[in-house]
Amino acid sequence: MTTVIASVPMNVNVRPTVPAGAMPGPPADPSQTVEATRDTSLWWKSAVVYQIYPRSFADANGDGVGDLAGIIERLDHVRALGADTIWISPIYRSPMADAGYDISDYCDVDPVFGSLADADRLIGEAHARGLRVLLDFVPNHTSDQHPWFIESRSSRDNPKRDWYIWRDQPNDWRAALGAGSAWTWDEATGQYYLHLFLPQQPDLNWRNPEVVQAMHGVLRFWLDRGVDGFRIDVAHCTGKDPTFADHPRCLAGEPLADFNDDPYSHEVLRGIRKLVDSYPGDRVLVGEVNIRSTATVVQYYGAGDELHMSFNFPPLDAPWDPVVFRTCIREVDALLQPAQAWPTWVLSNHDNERHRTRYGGSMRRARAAAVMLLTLRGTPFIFQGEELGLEDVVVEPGQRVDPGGRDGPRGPIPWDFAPPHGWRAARTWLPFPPEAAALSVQTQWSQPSSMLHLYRTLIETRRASPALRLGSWEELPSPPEVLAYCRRHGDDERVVCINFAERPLPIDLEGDWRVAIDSLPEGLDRRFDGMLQPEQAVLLEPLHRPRPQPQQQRQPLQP
Ligand SMILES: [Ca+2]
Repeated sequence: MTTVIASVPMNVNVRPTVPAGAMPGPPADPSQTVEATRDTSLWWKSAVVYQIYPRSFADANGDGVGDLAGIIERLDHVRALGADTIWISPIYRSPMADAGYDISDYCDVDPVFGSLADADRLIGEAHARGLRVLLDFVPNHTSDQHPWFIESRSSRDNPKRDWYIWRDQPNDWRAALGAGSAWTWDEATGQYYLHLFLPQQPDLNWRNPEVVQAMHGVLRFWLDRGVDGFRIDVAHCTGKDPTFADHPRCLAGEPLADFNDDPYSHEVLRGIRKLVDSYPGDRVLVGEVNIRSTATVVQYYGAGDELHMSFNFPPLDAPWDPVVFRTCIREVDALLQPAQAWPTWVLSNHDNERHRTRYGGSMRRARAAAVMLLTLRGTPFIFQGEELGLEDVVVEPGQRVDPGGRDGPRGPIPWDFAPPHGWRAARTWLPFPPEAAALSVQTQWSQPSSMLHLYRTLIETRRASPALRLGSWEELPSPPEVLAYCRRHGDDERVVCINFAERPLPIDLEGDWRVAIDSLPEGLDRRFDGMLQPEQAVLLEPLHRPRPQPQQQRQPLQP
């Protein structure tokens, strides 16, 4: 199929062309309000992205593994939650050594997930609901079963030999996922090949122009099918030190992928950005720059010619600690704002412990964190199931699937109260997370005070408020265990207070405020009395001002 599917699902105008090298930053004129968000160049700044991990989302054919038809059946859940963009973890053909991040055909769907026709139907069904679709793009490595690698390893003079990275001698680089050396010996051709992850994931050589061309072809294949952009896996890894020098951090046991930062990765990203920008409809690139340094992450936005957005990992590691969060948030504000680099906020994903589990299993803390996630300056990413307050699944040693020990956050979503919770198989590929019945989607829709309704209300409120979507961020004076900040855009103003302490704490705010959203079921629409309950977060609106008219609000919709 070569027809270009309309990639802009909402009734929005095509954006004015942004001059080369110019990054569309926050609106310069603060009087621009909701109108600004109708400029499609800002859609991803106003977006709320929902990450779908397809193995664990929903299963249509009853084999216990989630699939694309299952996602289609449950798209109304995402719509009802209020998210407007989905990012789907890899769906491509894969031997599944690394749960789909080892790809043997980038231009086909793995049979476990369905078919290419299902992918087309999913893109169409999502667009029909006003949802944009981001796919995972895995540029750093293929599967060792990819025909390119099979050719490359067939002989030293094969035309695709140089598509991968072969050396006579290894250096000290270490692979991630506990895989030891990043080099594996190939007996047949008498050389080592490089893999920053598992030996089944050989690294592509992006310095070879044929590789660039082939991988750009992959991007075109999916852009032509109408996807709205990509989440780029380990975007900082495609370029490697061309001298292959030993690295002391590898010698100390750290995998290279944790800190690899070669300038060539930026050239790779500029090429991808140029290609994506040549398509209509403001397709977007979100990069996984898995380096624990915000200052380094900023570099991957380039001069507005690399990533539109990058993940920033410190909040994903952060425990429930006001000092850690205050530092993270201040750092993002101080480093990204001057670079006109638009932040992202992520508390959970498929590679890291779910944040409720990380916060000691506390639902109270997870509820306060939801208020923070959806009111910070930047695009929030919700990992499937965090809107239910799910914890990590408990996996017994004999049930372990992931070689990297990341099964915890990947438990199946419980849809219904009664087992098998909306799944059609006697046994799912991983067990359900704890409290599956009580935390199921069906249960939580029926409880107005549930986590699901808290997320839904937060997203709805965010959508209606220019300050929360696009406004400035300013920290307010507060006790050390309280994080308080103001968001402002034109006349629209909101204040957020988060009490990290296990005891009540006062906060002295200027002006009169009403509680618009409370992480605890304390009763809304009351005047804020300056007291924060233990581990409570509140979103406040000015008391004596007319409330901004929701202009982009959509009808709540229950599947
Ligand atoms: Ca299935």
